[in-house]
Amino acid sequence: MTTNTFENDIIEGLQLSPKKLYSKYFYDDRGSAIFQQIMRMPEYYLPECETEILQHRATDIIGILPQAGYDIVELGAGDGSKTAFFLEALVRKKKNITYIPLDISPEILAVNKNIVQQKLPDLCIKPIAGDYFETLEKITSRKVPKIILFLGSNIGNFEGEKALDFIRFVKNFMRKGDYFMLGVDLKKHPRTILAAYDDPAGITRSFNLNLLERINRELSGNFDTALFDHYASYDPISGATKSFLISKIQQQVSVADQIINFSANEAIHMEVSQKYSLEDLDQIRMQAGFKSDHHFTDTKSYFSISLFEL
Ligand code: AVI
Repeated sequence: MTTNTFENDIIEGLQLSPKKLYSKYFYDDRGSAIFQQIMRMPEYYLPECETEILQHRATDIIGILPQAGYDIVELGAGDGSKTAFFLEALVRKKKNITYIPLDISPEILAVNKNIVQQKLPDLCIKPIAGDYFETLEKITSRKVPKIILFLGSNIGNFEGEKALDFIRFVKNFMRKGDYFMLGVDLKKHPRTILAAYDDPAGITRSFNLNLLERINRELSGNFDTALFDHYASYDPISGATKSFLISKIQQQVSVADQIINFSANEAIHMEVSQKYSLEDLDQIRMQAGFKSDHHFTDTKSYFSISLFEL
């Protein structure tokens, strides 16, 4: 019998108290399309701030890099359009680089190669498809110093200690003098953050509800999405943005032949998007065992590209 991790995770999560679903399952084709809409929302400031840093602070970032050549390894690379600004600056500064985008999706890697190659026709690009473990394994045999990029505030979706665990996991594939370059969303006015995760047009709401629809599609579920509300919260002390779906009424839902009971106002925890201060990042850098760090922020100090040196 083959085990279906998606089905197991969903059923287990819905049987927990409090109920929980994993945000890594947001990204089926429909969820990825809604996420593209989120990235264009005026309230979702993250991509604009990160692009500003990659575009306008690239020369400063490159200024701290001592070596003449690097492998630029990007985790969860996506279409590479933002990264291209940084790559362009590296090429302009005559750094000898190879770009190695890693992603689970071979389709998005083909798009990535097209976009980046069009901008930088002479750049050597070696995409590798697969999960983090198998792809990182493949780059360790290369002897060139490397910079591992993890952009887009993706680190924020790891809950609590799991962010540190992930950074330590990546560090295992690095050598002395390599850099880990993280795109991180910073703590700021709570209302600015909350607006990014609770937009008036309801795009983030659809993003969350799409996981219930995915469960209906793939696991013969019968969620009625009209009976769930989207609720987002931000705790300015811990920096945790959390999103929930709230059952509007007492109800029973069937998923893969299992009955799930909801009481009125019961929450399903859907996602954490952690926000950090620069001091929090220094702490994480030290706990993960990196030698030093440098932070490059946008003009509003909303976002940081932080480099941890091993
Ligand atoms: C992918 N990730 C960094 C996004 C974030 O901001 O946490 C996912 C997202 N969730 C709601 N809006 C965007």
